[in-house]
Amino acid sequence: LQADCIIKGKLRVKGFRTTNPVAVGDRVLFEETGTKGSGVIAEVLERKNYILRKASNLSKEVQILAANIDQLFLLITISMPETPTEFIDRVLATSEAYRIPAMLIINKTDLADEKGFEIIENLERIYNTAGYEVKRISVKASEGLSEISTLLKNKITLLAGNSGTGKSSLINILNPTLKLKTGEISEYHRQGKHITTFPEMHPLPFGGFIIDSPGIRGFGMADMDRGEVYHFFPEIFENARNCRFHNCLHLDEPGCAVREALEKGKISFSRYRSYISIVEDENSKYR
Ligand SMILES: Nc1nc2c(ncn2[C@@H]2O[C@H](COP(=O)(O)OP(=O)(O)O)[C@@H](O)[C@H]2O)c(=O)[nH]1
Ligand SMILES: [Mg+2]
Ligand SMILES: [Zn+2]
Repeated sequence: LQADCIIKGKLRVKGFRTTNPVAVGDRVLFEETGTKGSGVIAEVLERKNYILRKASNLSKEVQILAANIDQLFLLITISMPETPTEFIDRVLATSEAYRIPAMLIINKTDLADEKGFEIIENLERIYNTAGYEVKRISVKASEGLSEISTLLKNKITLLAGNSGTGKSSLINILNPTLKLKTGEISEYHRQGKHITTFPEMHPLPFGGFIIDSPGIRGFGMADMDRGEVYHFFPEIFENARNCRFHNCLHLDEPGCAVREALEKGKISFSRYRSYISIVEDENSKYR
């Protein structure tokens, strides 16, 4: 049912101090008003999950960016621009923290030469080992898109990825009526000017919705304590059960099963490096 709704005066959502009581993906109860196609939101139904960001660096208030997300697709590219693995790992860890299943999509395979495909295969190895599916696509060459459509069908998908990886191009090819702007360096500029952007949810013609997430700062890291970061790296978590100490941070403690798995090649170095950087670095540029 479609209606342009306004929010009832006192609408509050339990347990939060949010600047926005309703977000994309929310399921709501609304009352139709006199005018056809317009209504008033009376209640926000319980959320399966949601992603948040701080309203500002200083405030304790949070904004709900999106809710009821079925899956996260992280769009990456190996060149133009190169997506750093640390960025990938931070987004994946955040997705784990929010309990949203994530998948990697490598775009712009049309640009890859022999060396490029080696890099792609290496990424596939790293992320398959960590337990993530990896797909290859080229929006430009229309490759791999039917499989992506099948995966998107009837789901709410959050599309993440740094600026320039082809998010808007992908959404346009899935739903050509949208005509989103592409090739802009706008996200970066908007961030620089501290203008708040909210994600937008777009319908897919074959069923389902896709949410275009704002830039790196918009979809930042979830807040996590140092001691729980490893919960959000599935392959590290798996191995951590055998560590000698319960409070092992997997840095250089004796009897650390994570270090042992690393040496045996069961955990990849680049994932472990990202883990360390999240544990050690409180004020990362990726937050
Ligand atoms: N070569 C190539 N370029 C692409 C592909 N997909 C997108 N692009 C280009 O990459 C640039 C950034 O795309 P855009 O959709 O704006 O990225 P966004 O910032 O993630 O929304 C644009 O110039 C697109 O035309 C692709 O598969 N191959
Ligand atoms: Mg875009
Ligand atoms: Zn350990």
